[in-house]
Amino acid sequence: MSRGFKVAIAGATGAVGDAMRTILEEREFPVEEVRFLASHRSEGKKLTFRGEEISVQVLGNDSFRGIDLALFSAGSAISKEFAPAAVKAGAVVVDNSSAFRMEEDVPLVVPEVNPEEIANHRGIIANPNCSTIQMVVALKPLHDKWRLSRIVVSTYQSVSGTGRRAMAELEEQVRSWVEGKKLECQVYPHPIAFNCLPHIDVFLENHYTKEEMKMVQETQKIMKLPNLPVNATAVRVPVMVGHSESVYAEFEEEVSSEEATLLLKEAPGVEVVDDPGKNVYPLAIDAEGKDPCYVGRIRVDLYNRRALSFWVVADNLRKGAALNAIQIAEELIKE
Ligand code: NAP
Ligand code: 3JN
Repeated sequence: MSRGFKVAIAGATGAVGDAMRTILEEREFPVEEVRFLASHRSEGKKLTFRGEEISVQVLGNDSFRGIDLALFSAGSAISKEFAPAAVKAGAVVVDNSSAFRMEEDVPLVVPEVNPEEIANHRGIIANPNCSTIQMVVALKPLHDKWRLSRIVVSTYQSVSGTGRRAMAELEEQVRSWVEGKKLECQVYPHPIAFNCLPHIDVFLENHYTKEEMKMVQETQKIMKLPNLPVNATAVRVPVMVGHSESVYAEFEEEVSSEEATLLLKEAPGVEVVDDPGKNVYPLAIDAEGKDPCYVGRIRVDLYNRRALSFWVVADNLRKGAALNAIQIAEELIKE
């Protein structure tokens, strides 16, 4: 291995951990040593990194000795329990969970939107929720031009956002449906095959779900607009990988779809896919395995000349999680 940083991945055997390994390799992140951490269920399992087989170790408080960078994606309870140990051992933590996102002294970063926040870290940098990330990447250039005043968003989130078990459940239900058998539900409360569930994460007292409230609060923090009205409806759809979103955004000034398209074409991390006459618009199936946030169906509201609607699609395991985390790490090592 080339000289570089000592990197640990907590949750290395999961859907996000898997994408982290791939992306570290693809982007030739300067890794001197890598440590794969997961639960006791995966102890000794071999994962390949740059052609070398590496055994998974059980995550514990002493897993981070000598580590420079710890990428966490094992859920918020695990982050809360072990991220402090990683920081104490001298590592910088980039955390994919919701554990620290809304803490005042933890930067919540999307490198295309607020990279300047990275410098304020005190050991932990939080990666936003996948649905927030792709929405703010698309909104940032529009906000810089016209100033956002309201967002209404509906998401169409793939099952990989729930992890490996949910991907297996969708596949199993499709198989059962083809064979005329009963659809068994273990991960979701209803069949996800051939269905849409307006329910992601738990319901809160205000009748919104936690996923919807993450989109509200994280967007306000990242965009530095603490009073921005955001209304989110998060829906799980029977797609394996790739989250899609229908975004309605109001601005302080009149907008135009032509100018919005030009701004989005120039924006980092965005690719415009918008030729409806030829049936060309962003599709989850095309976004899988890719890095950009794809934006299409860009149009001005018929009744409000200060509002735009668009459709944004991204690979939730990459830009929504692993890629964003590794982009943060790349910014960190520039420092
Ligand atoms: P997953 O496929 O279910 O994988 C979970 C990972 O966590 C596995 O590596 C698992 O190890 C590990 N893990 C579970 N319990 C553990 C324990 N007690 N000790 C150590 N490791 C443990 O889930 P995923 O889709 O990769 O997501 C993992 C987490 O990433 C989520 O819970 C969430 O916090 C975060 N996430 C964030 C976003 C985002 O929007 N930014 C998107 C998706 C996920 P074993 O294989 O040994 O069980
Ligand atoms: O459901 C999705 O599409 C995204 C899921 C994200 C997720 C799943 C379990 C726990 C999160 C997250 O990133 O907000 C968490 C969490 O850390 O709370």
